[in-house]
Amino acid sequence: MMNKQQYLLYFIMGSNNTDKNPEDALREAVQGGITSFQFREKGQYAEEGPAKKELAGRLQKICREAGIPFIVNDDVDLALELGADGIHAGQEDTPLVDIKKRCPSSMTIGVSAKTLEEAEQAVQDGADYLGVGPMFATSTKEDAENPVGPGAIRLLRESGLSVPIVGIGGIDAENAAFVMEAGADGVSVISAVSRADDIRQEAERLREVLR
Ligand code: 3NM
Repeated sequence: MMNKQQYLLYFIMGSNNTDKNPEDALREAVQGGITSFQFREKGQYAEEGPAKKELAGRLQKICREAGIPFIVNDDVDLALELGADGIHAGQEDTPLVDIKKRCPSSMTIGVSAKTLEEAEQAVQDGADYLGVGPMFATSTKEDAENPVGPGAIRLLRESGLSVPIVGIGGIDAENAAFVMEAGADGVSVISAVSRADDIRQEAERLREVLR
């Protein structure tokens, strides 16, 4: 199970989120201080089948060696096959109750939520953490909704939710502090890190803000 500190800089990436070799990109991000990683192989040009599994295995190995949790987005079969540390599901993905039935209790289960209703339902169904967003405008997710802003996290905290929360969507070193001030335990980022010219330096910059 992930501990609270591990949510601080939660890096997410699939092969189509970087122009670099994904393994090199992840290694650089690890050097820069990411605290957890989610493999999210989705959208245009995403790998499927054996190629997806092989890539996942290679990225998992990098995480293992670094002592960083390796979370799989949506694909429960893959998460179980690899013995991932966790699984993350969106509102439109596999229902949480079905994931809970199939996965060992040692696995961390994350759910995306943007409203209080979705968040409360997810917690009631046993989510271990929530991803709340989009915090800001993002072009990484093709079907992203309108930004809800850090205020959405503040609302969840004011409503008494104490589950770990990460903000997601359009977060970078310039705006990450607003997400933390709203009550997040960490930030999930894709492009701010995966598309940086110097991935290690960008992760370091985020860590500076998040300390
Ligand atoms: N989920 P970037 S926003 C994967 O709102 C994802 O649930 C979102 O990418 C949500 O850091 C998003 O490049 C994309 O904006 C995050």
